[in-house]
Amino acid sequence: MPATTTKKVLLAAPRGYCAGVDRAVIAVEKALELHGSPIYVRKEIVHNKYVVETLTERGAIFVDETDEVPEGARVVFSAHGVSPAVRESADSRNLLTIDATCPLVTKVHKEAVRFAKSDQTILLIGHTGHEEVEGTAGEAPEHTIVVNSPDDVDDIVVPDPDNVVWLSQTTLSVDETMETVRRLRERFPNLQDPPSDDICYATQNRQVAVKKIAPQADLVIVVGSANSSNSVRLVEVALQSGANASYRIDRAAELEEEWFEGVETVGVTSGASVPEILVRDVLDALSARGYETVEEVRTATEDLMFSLPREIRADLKAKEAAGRA
Ligand code: 0K2
Ligand code: SF4
Repeated sequence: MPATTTKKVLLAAPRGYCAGVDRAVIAVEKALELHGSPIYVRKEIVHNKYVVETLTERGAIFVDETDEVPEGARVVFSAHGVSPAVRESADSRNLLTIDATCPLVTKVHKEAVRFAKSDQTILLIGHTGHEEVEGTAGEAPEHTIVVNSPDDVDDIVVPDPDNVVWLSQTTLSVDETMETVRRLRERFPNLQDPPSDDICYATQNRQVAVKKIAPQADLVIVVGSANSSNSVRLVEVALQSGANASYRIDRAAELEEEWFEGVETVGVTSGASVPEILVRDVLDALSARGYETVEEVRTATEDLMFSLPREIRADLKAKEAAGRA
């Protein structure tokens, strides 16, 4: 009798593109369609190698700073947002800007501006050096202290311990952030909460889904790039939630044979900046290793969509009008 196989894949849902990433990638595609190459993009439009490579092939030019963009050229600001200083620098070079900042990141910027106006100290939980944190902190640099982790809390010095509020990067681990907040509140009992969650719906939903599959998985594969905060968090959450092992990969070719020794159930998910085609490739590669049964485990349904950046909408409208003339 042939040996029965119990090899299977638990595929987390939601996974992959969120509304803000979808909008940002389409913004670059539309800009290329409308205006042709080159379209400059400040920083990676989203933190995914494949997306950046694909858009580069289509004519996008990724730069680190606006001073690398020729005077008067078109530049897209990435989904992670920019500080007012970056906007000023772009204006001073007469750049035509297209703002693909996710509206949920803009919401946090507005909170930062508001709290700074009332002279509160903002404890911004997030990762130093991450573009989103640079952008948000840049709204009120004199009022902001970046808190990287719970261990940072003891070293914080503020002008008035009774006048502090916390905000956060949108793509953090919910559990670790809550631990940081708990430690902050121990030190600052009058700490004010943000008006609503800063960690966005997509980040939260992907963590809830991976938490559901992790306890049953011998191995959890997270598709996403190394600089993608939300993707890297999914590996941590999978391990904390009971997965025996978890690895992040950019693409199927990075799967390693030794990860599969004795593995019956493989969990699969992907970060908010990851196109579904990369997940399909991983499923094909797993199928070739005998993991043919795929069971999707859905913990939420997402239907949020954002309208395209207003600059793109205006250009599309103008094109339509010209076509009718
Ligand atoms: O997770 P990260 O903030 O590093 O960013 P991406 O991987 O590009 O995901 C999209 C989030 C962009 C802004 O929140
Ligand atoms: Fe917006 Fe959240 Fe997506 Fe970031 S992860 S682009 S905040 S929806």
